[in-house]
Amino acid sequence: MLKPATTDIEALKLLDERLRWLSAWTIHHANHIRDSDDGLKVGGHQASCASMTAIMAALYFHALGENDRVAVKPHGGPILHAIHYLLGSQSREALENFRGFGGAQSYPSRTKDKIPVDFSTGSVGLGVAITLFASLVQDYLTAHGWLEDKDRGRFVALIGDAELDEGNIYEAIIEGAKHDVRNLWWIIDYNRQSLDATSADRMFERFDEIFRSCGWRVVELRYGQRLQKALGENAWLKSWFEQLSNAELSALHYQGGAAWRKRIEGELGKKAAAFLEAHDDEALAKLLTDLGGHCMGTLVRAFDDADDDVPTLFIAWTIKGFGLPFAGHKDNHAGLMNPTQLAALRDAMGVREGHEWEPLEGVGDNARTGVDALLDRTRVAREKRARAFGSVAITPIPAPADDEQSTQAAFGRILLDLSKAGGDLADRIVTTSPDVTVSTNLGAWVNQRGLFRRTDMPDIFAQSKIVSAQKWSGGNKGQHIELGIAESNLFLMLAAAGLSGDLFGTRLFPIGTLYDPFIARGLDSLNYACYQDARFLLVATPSGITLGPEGGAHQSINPPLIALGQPGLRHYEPAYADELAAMIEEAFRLIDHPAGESTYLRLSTRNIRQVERADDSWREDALAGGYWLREPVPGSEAAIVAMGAVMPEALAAWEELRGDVPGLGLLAVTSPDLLHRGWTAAQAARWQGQRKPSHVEQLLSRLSRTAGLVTLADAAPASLSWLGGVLGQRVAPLGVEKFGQTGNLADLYAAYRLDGAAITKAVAEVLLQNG
Ligand SMILES: Cc1ncc(C[n+]2csc(CCOP(=O)(O)OP(=O)(O)O)c2C)c(N)n1
Ligand SMILES: [Mg+2]
Repeated sequence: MLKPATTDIEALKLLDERLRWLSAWTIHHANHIRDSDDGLKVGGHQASCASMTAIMAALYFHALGENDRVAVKPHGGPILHAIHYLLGSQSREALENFRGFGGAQSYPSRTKDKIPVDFSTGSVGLGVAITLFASLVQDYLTAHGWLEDKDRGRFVALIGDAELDEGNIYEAIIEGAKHDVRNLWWIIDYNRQSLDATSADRMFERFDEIFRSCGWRVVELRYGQRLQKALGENAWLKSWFEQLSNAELSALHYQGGAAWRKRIEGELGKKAAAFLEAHDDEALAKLLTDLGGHCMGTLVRAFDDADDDVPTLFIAWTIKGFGLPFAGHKDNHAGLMNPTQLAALRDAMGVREGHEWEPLEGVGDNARTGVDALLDRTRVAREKRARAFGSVAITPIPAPADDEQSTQAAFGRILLDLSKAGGDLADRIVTTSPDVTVSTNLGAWVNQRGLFRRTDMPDIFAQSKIVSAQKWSGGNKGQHIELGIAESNLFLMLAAAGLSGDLFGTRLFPIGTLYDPFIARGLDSLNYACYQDARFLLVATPSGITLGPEGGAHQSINPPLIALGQPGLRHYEPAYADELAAMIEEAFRLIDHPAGESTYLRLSTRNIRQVERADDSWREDALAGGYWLREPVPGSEAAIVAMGAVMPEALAAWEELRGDVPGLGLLAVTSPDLLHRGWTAAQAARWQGQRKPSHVEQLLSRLSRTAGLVTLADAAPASLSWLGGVLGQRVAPLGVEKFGQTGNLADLYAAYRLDGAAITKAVAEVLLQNG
């Protein structure tokens, strides 16, 4: 990697200043200059940016190699835009429209921003942790021969210190330690301020201990070179300085030179006289704010020294709002400079009025060459890469043939068959699970394909000839990444593996399994994965009260509602194995298609008798969200509408009632999510003059407009009850609204009104209402 010569430190300092100016100006422009007709505050975080412009200048214009990938602290987004503006890859128009419709995003976004964003950020803590999983994916690809050494890089997270309160970070470093993670730099912008105020004292020591115990190198950048020297020469000053609390330090940074003088004089008296004499107020303030994270020499040296693959935590001390009038003020998180303050900053930075957007305004002719050289070098390294799609042939997935089976068992069987058949698709599948590999039926696949470990891991039980159904050995060709229980890590792993095409140019087909109720544990990480358009297959099993004896906390109720409201994730809930096979095939296609998405399969351990199919006509409709398992007579006055594992109850009730209710239909819903999306999309299209009815409208229009629907799901009844709104048909929704409990299926279905008796009563009710 090209290293700048010593004199380039000066060029880096100029770039630091440019970033401080442009980020502050972009936010100012959006709030004070751009027209606003709705009166809403636009916002932006000038103080959070000023805190780490030096860190980002040192990183982007000096330390980063072309394969390195960065997650930028959410509130540092404007700095990333400013960097790309200097490189010529961000437009002035987008910056002028910062936080506006279609403009540069408030927080870096992979999918919405036009500049290259390696990882989206916003929900604090998640951008940090995904870098660790991306590094594991890089190791996985290298071990499998999909990534050459020359294309490997380092993963960098730029972190606000308050982010370190997020537990998901510690879950991630524990997982990282187990997998011997490497090539990571996590850089804390340690300004000791969060959103509300200054943060708890002396946490840097705790972070240091925690990270070291997980195998990290910790580099503390507390002082800049000048302050380091001054404190070295004046031990009394150092010990005084270091006992200041976070709040005291921030308050003094805010108050400035005179306040420092008064305080030092008052507390240290004669000892400090000569030192104070030698510094006027301005010099004093300048010296005592020379913290490590603002000192280019300190940063460059620290980054240069960490030139190996040991995961490294940099604790870079900074001042929130450095160089701005509210530097250090505890309330500065969302603080905005007023026009007078902005004008003073502009003058101080040598920016002429009317030239605020000039990229290198204020950089003198002599300094240009050095600055241009750094920009040229960085430009090459930061180019946006095209997303890699459409590289894998998706082979048909046959359904397991058993007369009776559960969707969970069928899932295990399908993966086993895929593994045995082999081929490109099977080789690209990577499975992962938070300690529920065996209980979600991934065991047979793992026996075939092995655990992934960078170094060989023998199966001690097998070697000791202890009988076990499960082979548990690992090696660098293994295709299952076993995780600890922390579900958030599962979703971050899926997010990273689901971006492998984007980050590394090689598409993987990641499949993650967990118990359906525990989706909630990792929900924000799942949302984060979807927000970045990572592509994966999530298999959640078992689900619902159908789980029976396991009891309430394990019986999921609301995940279908979560899925109904989750963009980027398609929910399928099969009743039968052939539906499941079709859905898995579709999920693979969606992983490798530019306009695809991720898929969530909600499965069950209930063994059910499979249905006879006359032909394949059900398939297309099933993939679109639902099909008539028992056709209604056109204009029929009633239908049973059921989803997933309760299909046998629906079928039995249909058999029983069809004599009394002529023309009764049975609609199998395979995806309330898709039906709902199709419905709203068709409405939107109608406003634009297109008249094609949606799938759900077509299905339901087979019935009379006054028909009654009895909906049945082992989930919150609202998953299906909305179907009544499509054509205005009456609905009796059956489903689970109270926490589950232990019991056998007959008892539970009766208690929760999912049985034949409940269906019969509900059908009678909707018919009576019609009369
Ligand atoms: C999960 C989550 N919770 C809350 C917030 C709101 N929030 C945004 S920034 C922030 C604190 C920022 O402090 P720090 O990480 O130290 O960043 P700084 O601005 O000081 O650099 C909070 C609470 C968020 N973005 N994400
Ligand atoms: Mg902070």
